[in-house]
Amino acid sequence: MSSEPNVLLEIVEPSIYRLTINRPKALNALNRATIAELGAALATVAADRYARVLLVTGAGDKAFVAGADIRAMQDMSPIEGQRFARDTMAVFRQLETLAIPVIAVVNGYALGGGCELAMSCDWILAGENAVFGQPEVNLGLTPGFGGTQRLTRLVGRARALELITTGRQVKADEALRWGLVNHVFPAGQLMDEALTMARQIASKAPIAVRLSKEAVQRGQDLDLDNACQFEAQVFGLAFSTEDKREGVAAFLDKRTPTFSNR
Ligand code: CO8
Repeated sequence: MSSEPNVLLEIVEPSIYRLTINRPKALNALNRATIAELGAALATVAADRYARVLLVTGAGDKAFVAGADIRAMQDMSPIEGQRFARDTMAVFRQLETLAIPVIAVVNGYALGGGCELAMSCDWILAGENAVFGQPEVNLGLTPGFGGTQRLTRLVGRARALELITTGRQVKADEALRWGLVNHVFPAGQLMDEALTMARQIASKAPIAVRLSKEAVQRGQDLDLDNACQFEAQVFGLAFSTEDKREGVAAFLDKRTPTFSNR
């Protein structure tokens, strides 16, 4: 048994968190302990009112996450399998609904549960070595951590079903064309690029960033009229913030704003 934590959580710069799935010898495969640690780490980030951005990545230079831990699933009963899927989906939902933007930094294989973890983030930045896929059919399984739903929402039914039923893996450039990833960078520059983007977000008005994420996320599950109503409410709420006063005043004074998160 390794004494290394399965999940590392660091504050890399003020207000920027990085979470690393840390089982490189198993290509960061997700077992129950890792999922429990992931849930605890997310609770820590959620409780920090100074947190602005979360980066999610995998340890080593080969894999983001190569899936659920196949060895751990070998002797699971159907009930245990279902519970593992449900518990993991709850943690992925915790990730997805974190108030701050969450960026997946995919530095290699993102297969099965790894692809599902990346898709639970708000968007994906990929290294040129990234590989995405839902290979569960090779194991006599279906995706179990939300893949049938999130992949379909991201790339459409036809492409999702093609990947899920063939088990075909797509490289970063194809994932970019499909809109599964936002940007592709040389592997050696990936984390620096992610940090540059994180700094950009962290420099903006924090409440406006959080409200924007909430409006996009909630709106997705509403009809257009109700979604736009929700946006109007959020927009009005932003007017009550100190940061709105500061942002507008700074623009008119031709100076850089200093946001206070109030
Ligand atoms: N689980 C456990 N161990 C893994 C996993 C995994 N998903 N992936 C890799 N490893 C281990 C290997 O067993 C190997 O360990 P060891 O050195 O002890 O033999 C080590 O990591 C290195 O892997 P490889 O030697 O295989 O490295 P390669 O470079 O040859 O291949 C691949 C890399 C292509 C990524 C290959 O490892 C692979 O195909 N891995 C499995 C990918 C996969 O099928 N993922 C989907 C898993 S199923 C899933 O995620 C379902 C989610 C829903 C579950 C529902 C809950 C019940």
